Amino acid sequence: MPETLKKAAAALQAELNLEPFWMPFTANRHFKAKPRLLVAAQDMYYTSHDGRQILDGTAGLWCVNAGHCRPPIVEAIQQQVAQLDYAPAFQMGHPKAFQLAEQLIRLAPAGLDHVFFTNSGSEAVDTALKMAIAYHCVRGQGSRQRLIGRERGYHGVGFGGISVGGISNNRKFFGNLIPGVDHLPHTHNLEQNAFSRGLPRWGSHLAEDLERIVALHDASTIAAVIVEPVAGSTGVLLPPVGYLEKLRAICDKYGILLIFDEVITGFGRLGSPFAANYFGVVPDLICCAKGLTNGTIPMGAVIVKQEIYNGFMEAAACAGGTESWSPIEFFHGYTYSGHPVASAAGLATLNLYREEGLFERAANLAPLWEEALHSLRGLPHVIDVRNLGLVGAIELEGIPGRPTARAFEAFLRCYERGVLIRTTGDTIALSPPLIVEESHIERLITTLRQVLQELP
Ligand code: PXG
Ligand code: PLP
Repeated sequence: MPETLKKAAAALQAELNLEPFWMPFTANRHFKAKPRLLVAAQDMYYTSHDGRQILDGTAGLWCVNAGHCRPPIVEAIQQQVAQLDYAPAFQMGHPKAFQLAEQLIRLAPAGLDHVFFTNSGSEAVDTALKMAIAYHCVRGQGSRQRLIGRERGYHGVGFGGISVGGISNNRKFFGNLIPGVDHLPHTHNLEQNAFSRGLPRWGSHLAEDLERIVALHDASTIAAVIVEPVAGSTGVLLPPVGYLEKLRAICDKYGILLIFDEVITGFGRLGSPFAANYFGVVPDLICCAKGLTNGTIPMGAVIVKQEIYNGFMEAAACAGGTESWSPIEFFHGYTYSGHPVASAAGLATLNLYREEGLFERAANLAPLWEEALHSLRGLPHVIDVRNLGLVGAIELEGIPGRPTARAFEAFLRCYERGVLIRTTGDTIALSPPLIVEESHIERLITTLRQVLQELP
């Protein structure tokens, strides 16, 4: 590393006061004692504060799907912020939000054709849950208020999201959460499905648990079911073959809305615009975020079926109105819904995905990715390898009494060797930018192999 960089890094660390920033989902005390700071990024690499190139195996936090600091996106953001920095979002508009909504519905499965903008995945989830309950309400079915999530689901950190979510640590500190929520069982089963390649064969019957929940509460009390088509945050849990189809069929049978939380699976992660396209299962609402702007400017969205949008429009029309005034149809929104700079980033991002064929690229690389990941089978501690599209997971046997410690050690050692991975529990999760090349995959897997061989 050049001497000047080394000095700059030392100076940066010396002058930074790490204390005031309460870091999210971070062991603050451990981090602040031995910080890992990123100061720049380009394409597949971060630059760390000590001047090292770090191969990004996780697309940031599953969001930088087109790679880092891509000029067309950077320039679109720069131009937009100089031209129209902000426009009121309520009772006013600006062109780019409408253009982005139009581009988004082109990517979504047919029938999902209206978009509500938020600033994050968590907000997209809470928006979708509120929409589902309100939709039944405006159609005169106000008793449909229950929400059904799934064990081990992650739906962000709003009160709605943690209520339907299924991660104990994200729930147990926060009181009673929202009432009227029930959970499907998760689909992860190592006895049946360890080392499956692609979708596991066993487990579609777990969707039938929704019948039990309906029998218990009655369909007339249930508004919606929300699931991640592939659960990302809890360790890449794949839906068994036929599972999502069954959920869709049971929801249809009982008039329950189906929400796919595609915050991770959206924008090419599976080699298709959304997991809904990949699986050929069409939900009533899709939540997305992250890859929508390639992680550059915070933005999320809920894409909904026409019937849902129309339901609100028709109900409000019944409530009255004149030529010069009509009532608001949905009492919900954020100061920054459809923010001009985020919209510009989104438009440039979707354009780049299309121009470079990045979703197809991901689909084409998936077989090679699968082979590379499964070459880690048989290494010490490895109890499962999972893959789909350009997402992968390596589950490790935990150290007794110290859950998460072994995988975290792998994370630290990979970082020392210039590779960024992500761990959740004792699972290593991988989701490289879709511009990843064979040589990057090789480097990622070689580093992991070395680290796994050395891990205590
Ligand atoms: N739903 C899903 C399915 C997600 O994966 C959210 C909602 C929330 O999005 P926001 O933008 O509010 O963070 C997510 C986010 C991890 C990790 O540990 C996963 C996420 C975020 C940060 C870290 O793998 N997913
Ligand atoms: N809190 C207060 C006092 C506010 O005035 C607002 C918005 O006007 C909010 C919270 C919500 O902020 P946001 O729209 O950015 O989510």
